[in-house]
Amino acid sequence: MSGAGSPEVTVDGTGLSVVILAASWHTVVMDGLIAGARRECDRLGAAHRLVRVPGSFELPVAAQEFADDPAVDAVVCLGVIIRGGTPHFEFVASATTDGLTRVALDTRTPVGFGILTTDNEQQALDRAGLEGSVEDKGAEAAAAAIATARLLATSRGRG
Ligand code: DLZ
Repeated sequence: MSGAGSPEVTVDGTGLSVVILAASWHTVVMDGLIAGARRECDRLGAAHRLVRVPGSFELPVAAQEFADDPAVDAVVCLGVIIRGGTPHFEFVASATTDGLTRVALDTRTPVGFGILTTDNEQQALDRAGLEGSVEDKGAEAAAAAIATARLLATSRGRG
């Protein structure tokens, strides 16, 4: 999937509360994703806090917990899953993706999808928003979650 064509988001995030939920595997890449998500929340004016989970597999249950809280307008999920030599990658990647999709629909809370699923570490570094990266997936996930949270708030008559 190409990252070319990602939209520039200019929505006003003032008054929105965002939880940035981050897995802990692949530290350097994760640091880039987290920094990008934080920068984007600041740029759009949304309040944010960071919560860590062990691995990407734990993201859905933690996302559900925060998404259930009426004080939380959006959850931005960040993780890095790198393909190894066994089918483990497919199981963790699809459980994480399916789980987060379910959380967003069941709780009606936007869940930003900032999970990198790559063949190797270099592909992840290229997308981590670090110096030399070509993409900034943490920022993209935060922008999408905030834009959707604003849309839902407006649709629900809360600005
Ligand atoms: C076990 C595992 C493996 C092999 N690889 C990754 C990975 O690349 N990225 C990631 O976020 N987590 C990985 N995990 C850990 C699982 O997500 C999970 O934390 C454990 O299976 C414990 O439930």
